[in-house]
Amino acid sequence: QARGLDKKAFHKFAGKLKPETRNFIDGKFVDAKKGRKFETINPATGEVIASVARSDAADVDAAVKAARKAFKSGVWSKMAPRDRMTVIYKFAKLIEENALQFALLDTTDMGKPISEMLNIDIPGAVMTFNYFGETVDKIEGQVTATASSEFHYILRQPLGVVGCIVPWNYPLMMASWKVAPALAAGNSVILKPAEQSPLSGALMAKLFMEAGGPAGVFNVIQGLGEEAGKALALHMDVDKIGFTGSTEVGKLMMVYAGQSNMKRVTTECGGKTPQIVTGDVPDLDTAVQYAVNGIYGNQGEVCNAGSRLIVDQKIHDEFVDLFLKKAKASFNPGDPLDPATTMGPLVTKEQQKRVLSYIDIGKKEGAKLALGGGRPKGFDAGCYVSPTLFTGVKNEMRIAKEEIFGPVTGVIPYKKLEDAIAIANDSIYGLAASIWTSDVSNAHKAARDIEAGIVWVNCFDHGDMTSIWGGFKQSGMGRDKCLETLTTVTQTKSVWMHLG
Ligand code: TXE
Repeated sequence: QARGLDKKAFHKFAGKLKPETRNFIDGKFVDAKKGRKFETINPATGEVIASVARSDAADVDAAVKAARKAFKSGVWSKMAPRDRMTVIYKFAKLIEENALQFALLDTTDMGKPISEMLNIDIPGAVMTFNYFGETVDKIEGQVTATASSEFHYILRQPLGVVGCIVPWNYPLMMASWKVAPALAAGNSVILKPAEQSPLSGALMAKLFMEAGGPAGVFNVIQGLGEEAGKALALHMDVDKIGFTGSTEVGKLMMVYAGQSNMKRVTTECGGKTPQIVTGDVPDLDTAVQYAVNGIYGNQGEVCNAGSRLIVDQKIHDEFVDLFLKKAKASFNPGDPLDPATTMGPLVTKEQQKRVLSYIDIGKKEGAKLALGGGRPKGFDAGCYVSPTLFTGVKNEMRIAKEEIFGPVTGVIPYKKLEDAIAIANDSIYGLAASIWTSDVSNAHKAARDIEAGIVWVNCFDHGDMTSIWGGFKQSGMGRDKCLETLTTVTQTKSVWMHLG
């Protein structure tokens, strides 16, 4: 239904939104104990959307106690797998049925085009719960070979209480990636949405209960990273933190674990994704369109945004010409509630400032501005940045080294494929990469040698739930999506029995 609406209708519904702003603990919405609040702002207009519970350690503690109580009671952790599966499927269905609300909440909260919500984030969230729902009765232990006097089996058990600290670039979808596997394995969860995009988390928790999920299994703590997030990561009775966000805070998660109870930590911390376009690219037109989509989609606020275009110098000029044409045709800033809009504002004024400062850095470093490079005209109230392209970029430059997290990319020319791979690997990050080539051997060599959690060949950002998501190097540790994720929300136990 929501997919057929026009801009006017989306605005009308957005005006009627009454988002839930409280924490969700033990099956009930509650204010932060001290009654404190923070504001969440629509980055397209600068208007305050709502005042949201600003939690501290006491609120976190209440959520952890509820989660632990639910876990120990077995109401979810020991529920018959098929029943748990049924709840997760129903939850997925309710997310789909509430697509309009989710789309409006995340779009107004963080600025992405509503069409992206409807075509990417919501189907992605639904698929995530369906996928992990399917795994509930397939999480298996093992029986090993022993002497006949012995019997040994290995149990795979849930961890207990899992904290999910998520970012603002895909609020619903990132929450789903963290929460779904944890729930499927029988854990209780505490979701801490980003303070820039808190609203869809509360709706998720409410729908989980509507789907038949027991109280205390899915809790939501709203608040600032330094307060609520830190308290969750330092809590002595949280068994695991699943985190997506900056490398800096990802490292803090490991520190907090060391300072508290040695909880398990998985992190997904962004990247500086290289796209190698060789001189024997099968279809330059397609490769360039993917390069454009790969950096300007979701305003470039994507952990695998294609922010380094490593292009064979033989095709450099043709690549740049085509890129400029396609960028101008495909991505223009607009009202995110207009379904025709392909690019919304950045998430906050701070993020806008940060991205604009990188554009200044690029100019000072001597890169050539070929497209964009500032705020688009006519969008002063919002946090917009125009699609930007630098040419003449060297991999030593800060714009090629640091994650900008905005619609800014640069072309780095190369002569030999070995050089291109060396440039791709000369990064502290290693989340994703791609290579465009007709040479099968080169494709395999690059796929083997590039240091990244996923390498795309002749495509970019393709995949489904079976492909792994997670980084090499400082892009983090642990994996999202894929079956391997289940190993990060469970632990194994040997049971060794002497048969006499
Ligand atoms: O991330 P933070 P920010 C990168 C991207 C972006 C930069 C800063 O480069 O420009 O990070 O974004 C919580 N203890 N990515 O500042 O701070 C916070 O509340 C516990 C890449 O928004 O890492 C939020 O829920 N929690 C990335 C989450 O951590 C803390 C997506 C992420 O926030 C905390 C987002 C603390 N001390 C940003 N401090 C990706 N991998 O895609 C913050 N948080």
